[in-house]
Amino acid sequence: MAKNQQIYSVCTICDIGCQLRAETEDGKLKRMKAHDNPALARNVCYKGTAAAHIHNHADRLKTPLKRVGERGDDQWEEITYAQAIDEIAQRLKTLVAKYGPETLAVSTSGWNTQTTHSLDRRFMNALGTPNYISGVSLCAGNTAAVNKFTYGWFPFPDIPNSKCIVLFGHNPRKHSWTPIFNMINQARAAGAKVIVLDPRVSEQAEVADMHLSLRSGTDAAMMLGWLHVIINEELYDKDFVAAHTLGFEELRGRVNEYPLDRVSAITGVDAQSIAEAARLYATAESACIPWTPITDMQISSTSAIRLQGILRAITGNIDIPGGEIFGGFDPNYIPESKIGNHEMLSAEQKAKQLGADLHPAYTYCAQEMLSEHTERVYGYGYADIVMGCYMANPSATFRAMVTEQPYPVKAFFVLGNNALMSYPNQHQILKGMLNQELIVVQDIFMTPTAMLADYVLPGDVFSERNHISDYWNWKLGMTLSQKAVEPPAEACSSFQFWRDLGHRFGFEELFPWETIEDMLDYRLTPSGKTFEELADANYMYINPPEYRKYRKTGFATPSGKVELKSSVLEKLGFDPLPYYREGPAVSEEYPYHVFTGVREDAFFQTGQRQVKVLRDRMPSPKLFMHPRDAEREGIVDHDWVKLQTATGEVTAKVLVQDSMKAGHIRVPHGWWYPEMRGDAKLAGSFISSDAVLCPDDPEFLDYEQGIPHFKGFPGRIVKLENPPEGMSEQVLAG
Ligand SMILES: Nc1nc2c(c(=O)[nH]1)N[C@H]1C(S)=C(S)[C@@H](COP(=O)(O)OP(=O)(O)OC[C@H]3O[C@@H](n4cnc5c(=O)[nH]c(N)nc54)[C@H](O)[C@@H]3O)O[C@H]1N2
Ligand SMILES: Nc1nc2c(c(=O)[nH]1)N[C@H]1C(S)=C(S)[C@@H](COP(=O)(O)OP(=O)(O)OC[C@H]3O[C@@H](n4cnc5c(=O)[nH]c(N)nc54)[C@H](O)[C@@H]3O)O[C@H]1N2
Ligand code: SF4
Ligand SMILES: [Mo]
Repeated sequence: MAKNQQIYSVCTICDIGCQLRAETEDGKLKRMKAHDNPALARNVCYKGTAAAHIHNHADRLKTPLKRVGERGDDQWEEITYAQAIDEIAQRLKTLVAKYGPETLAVSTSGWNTQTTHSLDRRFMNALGTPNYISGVSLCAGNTAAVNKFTYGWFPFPDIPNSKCIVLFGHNPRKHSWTPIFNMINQARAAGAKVIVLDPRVSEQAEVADMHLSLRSGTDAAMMLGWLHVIINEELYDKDFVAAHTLGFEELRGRVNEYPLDRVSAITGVDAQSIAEAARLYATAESACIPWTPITDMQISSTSAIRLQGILRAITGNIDIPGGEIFGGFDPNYIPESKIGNHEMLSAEQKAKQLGADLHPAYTYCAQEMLSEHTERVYGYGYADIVMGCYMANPSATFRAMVTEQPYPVKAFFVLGNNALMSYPNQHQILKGMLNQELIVVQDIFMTPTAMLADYVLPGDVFSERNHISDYWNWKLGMTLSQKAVEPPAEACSSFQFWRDLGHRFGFEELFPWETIEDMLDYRLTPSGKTFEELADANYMYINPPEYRKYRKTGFATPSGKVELKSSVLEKLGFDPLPYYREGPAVSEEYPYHVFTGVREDAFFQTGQRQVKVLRDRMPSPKLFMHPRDAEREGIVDHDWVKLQTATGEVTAKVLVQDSMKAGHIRVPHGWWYPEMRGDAKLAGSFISSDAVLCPDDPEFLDYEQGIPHFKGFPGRIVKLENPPEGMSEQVLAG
């Protein structure tokens, strides 16, 4: 243990990664508490302080399990880790011999398993499969990939120093991404203006300088409107545009197709407010548009993400204080992009990456068009920022599991991800999983996804492992995360899993590390330090940014400029300029615009529904409706309803709220019922899960990335007399 006796661990209950302090007693985690540095102490939410309730939960998986009943029956025998890994390796070898290596698909999100260090990609690349899918395909990873088309990297907003902050839906709160919430408040206290675009009066909208209540799913149109104002009123940074961009005249032509009356008709926001917001943003001394998942989940997602980049660029907010900072790789830490060994996978195997034919944006096919430019500017050919730049398309992957076309996908490994519920079209995912010959799940609880596995491996948690958190190359810096207690004896980290599997496949040379600490020491070699030395120093640092680096290096795009008109998209046969595409229309049968999301303070995504202290705060799923809509439907606050779409239905309790936009309905993400385990199909994971609602046939997806339209799809409401059978709003054990 470190000389300082304090144990600092990075919380992975959500993905923002606050450093907390661990307090232990008799070898057990007693509690996680706030940092001793007052500035960091504010960065803790009540999920973080509930960590001991999660880590010590009675339902935590402690022993590897092997399926004994039919798939999904949830019948198991306990086996040792050694037996599990031997059998998994043996069965995977048989499947690879029969179907080829591309038969293996892997799903993970990476932040809660923490210790993977891209060894999953290293293993997959050595084996020969490109079929890696991830929750980051709907969250930041895909944004990173699309940002690279415009200016070669995914910048991080300098919120604390910004004079104008634009939130496209993004709604950080005291218990939801607390550090970002604090940064926005800090900037606001220093005079920053905040513009919120959100159909609802969200918490951020309530205190914003401007709130534009746009129709869900119309963000790309809104930004085209902003550009119309900024270009035609000449509010852009002419010097930057002239010196560093390509395609401005073509962009102007496209933008002129979106005069404000058209944008107003699409978005439902009056032209004057649109113009005022655009002016406020463009004329601010510095401004940023922090990343938002809202534009990651729309039918015009690629255009919306590109438009954010274009706005940042032409207003001169790139790589300046208070703007958007291009970090690059951390010189002190070997990046996951290198460890992944993407060079090792042959072009022939890369070409098999599922979904690359129709929706290539974040697959190897599109991203490798940037490799030589990335290497020129950033020193490595592969920049897997936020682990999201070389993924297969999830919808295409699950379809291949069902149809066995273009080839059979028969082995599915899922680590720290509730895959069944974390992509669109849960019905198809289930079918695909039922058609597998080998499913391996690593998790800390028996999730609906784990219930479908052949082998379930108990994962470790952040208080049980050493780690250094870098920010997935999105921003520069390293934060120490120390082990406070031992994991359950038969638990396995994601490091251990991939390392041991690698050894079973004869890849010993590629996996020379024995322990997580060896791995960390290897990654730290450029810094000249070891993990132990860092631990002694309570290590946490953020590299001071170097501004306007592009003046020396150019941008990591084919032209070396900011490509307002994207040469990569053009080569791939897509519209190289941003555009707006309408999602499926509401109708008499399905009259409401439905969006998923509005994260719940009590949980992270599909997790923690079994943790009493958290579930007590939010016992059941809530659907938001405007009072006028509720009245028309004969619904009052706290009624139970079904929300139905053409593809599925979700049961939830209604909250009637003035803050909701009329004609809109919110459904939450990630609801299942651990208390129903054994009684309802897959622990009630088909009762209230948003993932059943959206189709994912290609015509319903964003063209370039194949992203589903979670923001503004048509639905209707049916009143229920009773809550779902077996659901408990009170009785939870642990
Ligand atoms: N339908 C639909 N899909 C979505 C979204 C949506 O709104 N709707 N949102 C998207 C977004 S924004 C994101 S960020 C992704 C999130 O995707 P993920 O981050 O993968 O989140 P989950 O799918 O909830 O799965 C997390 C799993 O990790 C387990 N877990 C928690 N802590 C640990 C740990 O320390 N070790 C191990 N081994 N396991 C742990 C939890 O029990 C849980 O089963 O999902 C995306 N997918
Ligand atoms: N407590 C807690 N905190 C979390 C998480 C969690 O699960 N729990 N998850 C974390 C993760 S992974 C993520 S990605 C973030 C997500 O958190 P946020 O970025 O805040 O996203 P949401 O909470 O899903 O939705 C934010 C707002 O988007 C609005 N909105 C809906 N449709 C649209 C639209 O089409 N356009 C626009 N402009 N706005 C729209 C909604 O009304 C809502 O107020 O939260 C993170 N923080
Ligand atoms: S915001 Fe809360 S859950 Fe997220 S990392 Fe920080 S303490 Fe953990
Ligand atoms: Mo997310």
